[in-house]
Amino acid sequence: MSGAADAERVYSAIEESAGLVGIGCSRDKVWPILDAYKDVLAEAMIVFSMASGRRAGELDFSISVPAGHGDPYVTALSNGLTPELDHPAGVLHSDIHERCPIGMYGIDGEANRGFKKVYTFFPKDDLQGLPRLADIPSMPRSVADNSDLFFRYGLGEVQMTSIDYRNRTVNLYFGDLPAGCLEPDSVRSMLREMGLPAPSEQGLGFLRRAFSIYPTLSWDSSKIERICFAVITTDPATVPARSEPEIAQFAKSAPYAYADKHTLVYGLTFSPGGEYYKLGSYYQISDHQRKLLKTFDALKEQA
Ligand code: GPP
Ligand code: MG
Repeated sequence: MSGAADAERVYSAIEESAGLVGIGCSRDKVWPILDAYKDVLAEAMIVFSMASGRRAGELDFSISVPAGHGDPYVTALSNGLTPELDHPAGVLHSDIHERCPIGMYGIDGEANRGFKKVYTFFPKDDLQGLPRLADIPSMPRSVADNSDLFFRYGLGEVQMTSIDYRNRTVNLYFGDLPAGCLEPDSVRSMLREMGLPAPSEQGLGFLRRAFSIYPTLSWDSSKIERICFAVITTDPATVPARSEPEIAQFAKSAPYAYADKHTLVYGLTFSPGGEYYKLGSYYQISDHQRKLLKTFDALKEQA
């Protein structure tokens, strides 16, 4: 299939997914993104994400970009997908790129608002330690300010980062979680120290299966904006349909383009306003990607 045909196919799937969460898809915003990265679409890992509760009504699409394709942020800027920023967020990607080994990249957009993020995945066998990332000059100071807290709760090895240019925030996706860090007492105490509301019993049960924990940090304050616990699975009943009907509906109906079972990543996010679930549905994933990503080791371990 040509790049243009892939872009049409992926566009239709984004449009369909946006319809499932009840929002429109803006061709003017989405098409230029698919066009700029069309050469990677055939082999890319592609995820569609939605959320319930206070983040309902958004549909994000994430697309992996091989390291050899060139810097995806430079591509975004040169195609006018995102404005040049006079802000540390605008230099962080190149700072990471200069100092860390790269496995691959990714980009992220919203179906109705366009380009949003760049992801950097570190190599599976070379996850990056927190001190190295905290030392990066343009990294939010809140990363260093919270390092001690993260370490005390077993969060030290980073699988990937994301920079959200629209909201000016950074996510650190911690992996290699040590035993004990998902125990209810540990999670309760961590959230208390972060100044976030106490977790529900249902939430504590869900997150015991998490393979990754990722806080969202900003340049404006040392406070952790939110923190998410992610569970990868092929079981659409991972979050009870009775309490989360929109999530269950998306798990059941989101399009995917492979023969294997539908791969899903559920997230439970704790924010100052309370907890909410989100769901990332893998639309496309190749065997090659499954081997490259630590994420899929977690899925294999469940088999
Ligand atoms: C989830 O972040 C991360 C992904 C969907 C990564 C998938 C990446 C690919 C390149 C396929 P999130 O959307 O839960 O975080 P936030 O809500 O902070 O945006
Ligand atoms: Mg998202």
